[in-house]
Amino acid sequence: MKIKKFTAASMQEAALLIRKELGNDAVILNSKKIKKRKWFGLINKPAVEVIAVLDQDFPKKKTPQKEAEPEQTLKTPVSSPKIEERTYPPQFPQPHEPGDFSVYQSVLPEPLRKTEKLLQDSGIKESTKTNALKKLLRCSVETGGLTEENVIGKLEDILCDTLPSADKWQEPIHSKYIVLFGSTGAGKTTTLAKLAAISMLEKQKKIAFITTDTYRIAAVEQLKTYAELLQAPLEVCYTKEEFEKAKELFTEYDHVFIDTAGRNFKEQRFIDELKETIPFESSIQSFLVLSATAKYEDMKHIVKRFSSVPVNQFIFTKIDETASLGSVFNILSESKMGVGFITNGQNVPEDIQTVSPLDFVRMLCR
Ligand SMILES: Nc1nc2c(ncn2[C@@H]2O[C@H](COP(=O)(O)OP(=O)(O)OP(=O)(O)O)[C@@H](O)[C@H]2O)c(=O)[nH]1
Ligand SMILES: [Mg+2]
Repeated sequence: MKIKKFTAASMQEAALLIRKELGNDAVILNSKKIKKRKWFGLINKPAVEVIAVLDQDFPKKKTPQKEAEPEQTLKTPVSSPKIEERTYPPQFPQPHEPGDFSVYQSVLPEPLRKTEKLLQDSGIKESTKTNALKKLLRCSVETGGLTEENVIGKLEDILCDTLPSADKWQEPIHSKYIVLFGSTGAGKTTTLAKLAAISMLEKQKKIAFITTDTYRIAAVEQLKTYAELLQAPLEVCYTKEEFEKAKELFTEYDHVFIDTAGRNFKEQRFIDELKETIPFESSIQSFLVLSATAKYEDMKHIVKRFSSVPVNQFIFTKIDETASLGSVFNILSESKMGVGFITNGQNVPEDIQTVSPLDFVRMLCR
């Protein structure tokens, strides 16, 4: 494949240059009007800058009737002086094809360069970034160029399409038992307190707490403080039997918020321990709590471990502590689960909210 930039006084002149150098099969990838500086910058002459590509490896047309129609309108007839600016190579890499995108990266229009940087800085996976840029580049060529404003809107749509569908997000608290699990210090207890406080103060629900976190001495005290503030009962359970007894105690309650110990869930035995204490059944709404500051590979490991536990949704905490949501995006794009809540601060109960896929993508692109 040959890609070359041509500068000429007019499109007609550029077309002749392209034909001479790359031949009749060359196609124009991009063109723009520029001012050519002459005489040490004293004279600015209007000119055009054209990027043309010749790819001998592009497969030849197979069925002329089928392909002729869209291609002929898209492919620039280089031999003709009437070159249209809205053109792209007929074999432009499809978003789902691996293709050699690096070739096109060198000719990305300015708004897309910025987008590339944004995606790069966010930490989203290389394959997601490349696919999104291919789609944007295609859209840019088809529409005669995307502006900086509409490129973000388009990017948001593209990224949303790779996330679990909107109906899997924002599920309100609806079950009697709400359980949160996740890594050490992810924010489980704080988030549980936020959810409990909202249920009680805003929804006027009768609430109670159970904790199975008997691992850390301070853990019970931490939840007890919240329970006392909300004047709600708390039961500490070491075994499944004690858990069943606590459930009986709380038959009159609307919601029972269950805290669990943060463990290194990369180890299977801690998952097994969790399953031994908590009887997972349909009346339990469960959330996997992950800190948005965690590394993608580590989160991926935990999510994989939790595949044997019936988890309903994610909760991503500490959104306020990170500048890049790419790792969260990567986890979500690989998952079938949506986001129940995100938390963005230590204040109970204020710093918690629900998000739609679009809200989340907007946060990523901000
Ligand atoms: N900045 C910020 N801090 C948070 C957020 N959520 C929780 N925290 C803080 O994170 C720390 C740990 O929170 P906990 O709720 O104790 O975490 P945990 O998952 O229960 O911890 P273990 O029970 O020890 O596994 C506390 O200092 C919280 O105030 C959040 O959304 N943003
Ligand atoms: Mg805790």
